[in-house]
Amino acid sequence: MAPVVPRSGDAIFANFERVNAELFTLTYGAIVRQLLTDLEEVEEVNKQLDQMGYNIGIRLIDEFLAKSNVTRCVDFRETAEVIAKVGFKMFLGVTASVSNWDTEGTCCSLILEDNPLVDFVELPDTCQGLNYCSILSGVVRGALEMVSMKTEVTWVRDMLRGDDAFEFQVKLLKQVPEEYPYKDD
Ligand code: MYR
Repeated sequence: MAPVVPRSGDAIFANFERVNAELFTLTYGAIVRQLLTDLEEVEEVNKQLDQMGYNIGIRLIDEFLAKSNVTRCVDFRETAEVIAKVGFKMFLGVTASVSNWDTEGTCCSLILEDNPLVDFVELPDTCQGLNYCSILSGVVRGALEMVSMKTEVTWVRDMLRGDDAFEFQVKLLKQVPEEYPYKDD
């Protein structure tokens, strides 16, 4: 009989991570499916997923700042890079690229070529107009609002609809200056 060789801690952990990621992907799919049943209109489902993401984002920013040690970004360009390279990696396990900047540096696209949220997903024709990954844009909107940046986030490309990548546009609407809580005297 072959001896039982225990796997290393790393291998076991990697396996847990994969299983957790799959569980998360499948759970998200089940939530979208339930919303489609309950709300019927895809536009309503998009709104609900975005709101769920927003509610996650306003909480997740604390964990992000604590774990990443990221400090105040100098401008919105740096913020976008931080979201794409650090935030997405931390919470989704993949990085995004940033492009399509406007001349003012207040509007850009985040582009994902690899998106674990859509593993195992195929959309039927009845789901035309569904932004399946709206939770992600909601998370970004919520997280940025907690660091004083009001944004509008819009989906541009979606691989589930036959596009070659996932792309959403993030537009900085307003940056609320943070008030210094103490007097300088
Ligand atoms: C600053 O205050 O200037 C730093 C701002 C950093 C914002 C980072 C937001 C992270 C959002 C993570 C999104 C993950 C989506 C899966």
